[in-house]
Amino acid sequence: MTFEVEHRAAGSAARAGRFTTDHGTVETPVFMPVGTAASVKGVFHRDLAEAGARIILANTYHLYLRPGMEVIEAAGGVHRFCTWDKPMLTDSGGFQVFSLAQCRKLTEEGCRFSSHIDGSRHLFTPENVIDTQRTIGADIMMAFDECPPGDSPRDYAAKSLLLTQRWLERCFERYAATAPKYGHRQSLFPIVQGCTYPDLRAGAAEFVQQFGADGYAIGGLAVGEPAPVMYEMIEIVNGILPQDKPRYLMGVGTPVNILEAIDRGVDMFDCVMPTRNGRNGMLFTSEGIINIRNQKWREDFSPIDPMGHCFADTLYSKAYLRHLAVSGEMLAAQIASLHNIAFYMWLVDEARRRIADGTFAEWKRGMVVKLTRRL
Ligand code: PRF
Repeated sequence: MTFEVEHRAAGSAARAGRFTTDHGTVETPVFMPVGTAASVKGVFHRDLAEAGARIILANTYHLYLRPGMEVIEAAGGVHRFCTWDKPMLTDSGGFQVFSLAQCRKLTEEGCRFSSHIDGSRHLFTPENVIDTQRTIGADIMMAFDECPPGDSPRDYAAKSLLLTQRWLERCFERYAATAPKYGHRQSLFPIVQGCTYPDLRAGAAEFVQQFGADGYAIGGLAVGEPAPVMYEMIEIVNGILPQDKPRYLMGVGTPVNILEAIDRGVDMFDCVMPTRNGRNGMLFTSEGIINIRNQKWREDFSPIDPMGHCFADTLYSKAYLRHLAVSGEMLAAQIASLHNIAFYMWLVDEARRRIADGTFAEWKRGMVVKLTRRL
């Protein structure tokens, strides 16, 4: 994988760049819609691509449990299985076993857990998580890490970070000892942990560089800590990570979080928020946030978002979408998910244009005010 920075914003650490995988080139900053089970819930690939999505994420934890690796391997890898022919990234399961699985037991070896689907017992280790990601076949694989709670005490955070670092060495050993299965290359990104402790974060950002990876992730944020603390951790870590590799902030976040992180030099994002909140009736627009279930839209026949960036935004009215949402119609979830993804894609694309033309800092200041407004 290659990465180049094409523009740097004046008065900001923001950058616009591009990375190239064997499934194509991705312009950054980029938002990666989450397709947990190799499906971005309720959105066709065709509409995702039209909305500007250029890379999607899938979860090792979910695909390993269901449909299982035999099916993915027999299909010829996840791209062929789900027929998305652009880049894909898989999270390692390091986060999902802690947030979803029951009865976890963490040891030096790895993490034992019970499936949230049928209670069956499993073990994830750094080695078998790399093997599983080789079988899934995403262009970017993630290291196996522990993501401790946001309010972890320092001694726990320090102990957890050392475990994540030993696991990281084992991930890279296995990565070097194995080959891709489907003829396209696979990168492995380390994940910087360290909770909210500046010295742990700085040490972790130094540590990961020994692997000469194609890109680096920042994990363990947006897990309950205040947003200003998250921004401070991003600044510390990005001040140390190499300039010439993409930086991926995992599981973040709101549109404002994304702009603040781009401002601090982050290039890649993923979050369930546009799809999950969309399913609950929350729409992000360039003028503010809408709860489409609200009574106030009952007879509002204006377009969902006149400035919107997907076909549904101008095709359907707010009143119609409200009716679908309060009636529990599937189409409501589909429209809202597509709208929100198209909005997130517009946001990062506009950030990219603004970085290139020198107006990012000023544009961002105005957007942060608008994006927190509730309409
Ligand atoms: N680790 C992994 N995946 C993640 C996270 C992490 O820390 C987060 C934290 N925001 C989201 N997804 N492996």
